[in-house]
Amino acid sequence: MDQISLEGRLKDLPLGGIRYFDIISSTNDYAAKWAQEEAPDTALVIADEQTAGRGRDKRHWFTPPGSALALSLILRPELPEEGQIARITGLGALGVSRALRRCFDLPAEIKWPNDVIINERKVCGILAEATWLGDQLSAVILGIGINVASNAVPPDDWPGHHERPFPAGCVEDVLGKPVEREGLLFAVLKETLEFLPRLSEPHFIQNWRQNLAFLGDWVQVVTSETEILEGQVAGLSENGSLKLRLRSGEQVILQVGELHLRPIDSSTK
Ligand code: BT5
Repeated sequence: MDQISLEGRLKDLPLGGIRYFDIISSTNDYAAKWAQEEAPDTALVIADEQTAGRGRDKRHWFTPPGSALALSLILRPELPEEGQIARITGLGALGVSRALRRCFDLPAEIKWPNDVIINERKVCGILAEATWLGDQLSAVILGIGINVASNAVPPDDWPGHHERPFPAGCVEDVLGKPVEREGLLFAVLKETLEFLPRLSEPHFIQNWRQNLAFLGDWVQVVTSETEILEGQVAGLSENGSLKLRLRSGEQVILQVGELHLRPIDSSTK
């Protein structure tokens, strides 16, 4: 992967620009700075290796060289501010899961809000972040990390690990054959950019819902250090919040934020 090969490979996609790095701290951090310098809408930052890749809430994201996709898209969608991060998180997760289904027929699913899993292994994480100019939202940075080859899977003794409801996995291990990263990148960007102008349409939420993991299953959602909700995944609201049906029958709506969702043992249903 390099600047020239990417420009050739991605030339038919409506990207606002491409900046490739062999090594970078975090593509999201670079994209946020570029956004402040008036990067065009749909500009792409991509790196072979990240030294300080980030997850949610200051967690770390492992990106060693030659084995992953680590990218950030700078987006300036015309959407109401409320619900924008949720929709763009869903956009990234939908783009990745559809690309994995289309290219390789893999059973990729979205673990709401920000993971893509295959056979209950996390192969991708999404980090959507807002950048501000004064009190005006100037752009949303859509960060996507995909484990392509097995080197991208963080080892058990990697110090960056946080609590993991699912083990990490990679696309090549489930597929059982090598994957060409630029080809997968093209497919992910194509799927993502196709849905971008349609973020306010019911069609987008319907597609997102169709790709949801655990739909109808019993799950636990950790909403804070002291609160764990148990319920059945009932679907998505019109702005991408998760609908959870509690044991009492009451339905609650959970916003994208610092939430962790995990399936619960069938014996406790
Ligand atoms: C995420 O956070 O899953 C969002 C990850 C977003 C990464 C992309 S890469 C391009 C862009 N630039 C960045 O700096 N970030 C974005 P979260 O749900 O908080 O999960 C983080 C947790 O996942 C960590 O605490 C680890 O336990 C685990 N983890 C770290 N690296 C992993 C990997 N490569 N594969 C699977 N799990 C990983």
